[in-house]
Amino acid sequence: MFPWVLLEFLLFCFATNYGVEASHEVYTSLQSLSAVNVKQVYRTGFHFHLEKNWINDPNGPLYYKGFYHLFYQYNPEGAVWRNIVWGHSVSKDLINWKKLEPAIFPSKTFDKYGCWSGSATVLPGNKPIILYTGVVDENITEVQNYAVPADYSDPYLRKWIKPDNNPLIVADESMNTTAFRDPTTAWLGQDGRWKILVGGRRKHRGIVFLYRSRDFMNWVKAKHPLHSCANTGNWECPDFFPVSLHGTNGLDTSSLMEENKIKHVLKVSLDETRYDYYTLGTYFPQKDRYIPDKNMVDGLRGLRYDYGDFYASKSFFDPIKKRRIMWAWANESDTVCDDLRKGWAGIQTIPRTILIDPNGRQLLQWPVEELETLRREKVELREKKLKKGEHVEVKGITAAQADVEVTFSFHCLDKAEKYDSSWDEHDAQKLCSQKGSTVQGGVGPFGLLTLASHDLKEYTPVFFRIFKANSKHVVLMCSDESSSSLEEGLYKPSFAGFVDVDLTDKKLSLRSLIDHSVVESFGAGGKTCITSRVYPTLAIYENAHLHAFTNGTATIIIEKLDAWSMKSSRIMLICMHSTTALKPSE
Ligand SMILES: *[C@@H]1O[C@H](CO)[C@@H](O)[C@H](O)[C@H]1NC(C)=O
Ligand SMILES: *[C@@H]1O[C@H](CO)[C@@H](O)[C@H](O)[C@H]1NC(C)=O
Ligand SMILES: *[C@@H]1O[C@H](CO)[C@@H](O)[C@H](O)[C@H]1NC(C)=O
Ligand SMILES: *[C@H]1O[C@@H](CO)[C@H](O)[C@@H](O)[C@@H]1NC(C)=O
Repeated sequence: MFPWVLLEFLLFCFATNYGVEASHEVYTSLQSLSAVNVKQVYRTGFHFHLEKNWINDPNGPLYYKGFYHLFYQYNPEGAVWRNIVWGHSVSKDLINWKKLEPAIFPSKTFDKYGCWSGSATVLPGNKPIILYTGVVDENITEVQNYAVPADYSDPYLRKWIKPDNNPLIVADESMNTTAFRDPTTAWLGQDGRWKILVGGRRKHRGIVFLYRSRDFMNWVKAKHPLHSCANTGNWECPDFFPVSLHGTNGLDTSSLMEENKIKHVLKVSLDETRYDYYTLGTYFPQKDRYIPDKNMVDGLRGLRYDYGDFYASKSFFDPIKKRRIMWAWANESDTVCDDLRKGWAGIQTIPRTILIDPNGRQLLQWPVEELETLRREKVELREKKLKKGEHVEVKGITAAQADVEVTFSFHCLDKAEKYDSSWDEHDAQKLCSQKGSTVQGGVGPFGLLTLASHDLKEYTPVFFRIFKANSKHVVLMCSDESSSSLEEGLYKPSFAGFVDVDLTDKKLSLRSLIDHSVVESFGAGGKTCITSRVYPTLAIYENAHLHAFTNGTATIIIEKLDAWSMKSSRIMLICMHSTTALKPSE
């Protein structure tokens, strides 16, 4: 991704707060300003971030010889987007991480101006290879490069080589060279050719270009892109993979089982809205065409992985546990000046497994099971009734760093508010901003008040509201940041999405991962997910509280609530040099 607007913010921040001239010279020196005496109340306990500096897109996740590898766009010199290299961390369990030296950094003519996002493919013989976007000049001309490990016997894959036959792919004259980036993991066709997608645009049409190669070195652009859609702007960070219609295993990217047993997912990150959208559809390998299913919508009005802060996601197939795992970048919602002060910016969401919903209409996402190893003290509520306007505090856990799973039930839906057909069914966020947690309803609003201060001056409510439409019920899920912090000038949207759920059993479940400055929530078993970044000033550390609530006329029952204090994960922040390397068995 490329944050075109960031530079402007930055100049503004310097000009107003530091009273200096906005030149590159000054800018570089300010990067080291990151203050030492800042109270780090917004540091996450179990979400991946770095002690210092900026990170954004997850890149090239892969599994190799006992380790999960995560690369990410990283500025080693400051807490703003700049000087981007491929940061590199490894893990045995996707939760505790060791940071290594950057894997790929600008050094050659084909990436001198930037080493941007890309993906890894594990070639036959267990040989990982990375494809990434290199920027070759100040006009941001983008090309596609490759890198290979210097030493395949090193399970850390510490050193990467960028051979001299780079770049592998350059844009042809018909293409926009400043919107040509983020190669996908390759898949191998039955015709013996490797295939990849690269994101881009033609005028205002979003496109994923398709390239084919027999030897991974010589790539030829296919006459037809795999897919495109008018009026969606630049498509970044595409991801394309199969999902199984039967069973609960993920599939390798090259897996092409019989057509009626799989679907494909095409995800693109829309530069224009800064959200990740996907369609489910059928991939026809002979013709290399992808046709989204009926009722699927490309772009702005389509399905989203997450209806909150969640961008540039990337998935990979875990060959050990046979699952597809996905990460995304959740950026900060504070100001650039705040980021410079606290010295770091950007987290990765908790890795999620991806499966197709048995209804075939969408995906289900769920935090990887390894996260549960961090659970400590547990509190439970069972069969607790909540009447109109009632709260119950969940006491006995660290509410600022917790994992909460709750199932709500209700006796009937007669009291559901009427759904007004004039509302924009694609603008859940607008509806949530009008009907927040304090606006009384019929069935709901009910859910959790996370990161709540003692006096409820600050809280981030995550809740449902059920409406009655003509022939069905409509379920809205919100993660409303508008009261999350007394601090002004922060980005505090009322994030929301609809939940495509069958209510015949009169139940709705919610899981929230609460971690100081992030609340990552999974509605109805992962049908609708929302990630919020929030910066409470009162609801911090032991002063943070957690409540379950309803404010509708219908009684809601907390059928089952389990909440755990979460231990912090080990994210070894110190760069591990070869001399101090830990043994792979540790
Ligand atoms: C960048 O674009 C400008 C304006 O089109 C052009 O004059 C210049 O030669 C370009 N630079 C490179 C390195 O291509
Ligand atoms: C090429 O892409 C860039 C980046 O998205 C955009 O700013 C520019 O307008 C595009 N140029 C054309 C001719 O469409
Ligand atoms: C419930 O709704 C009423 C009316 O909208 C409002 O005044 C009250 O603050 C709400 N209560 C809670 C706990 O949100
Ligand atoms: C994250 O920050 C907010 C507030 O500055 C912006 O509105 C978002 O566009 C941004 N998201 C991404 C993916 O850059």
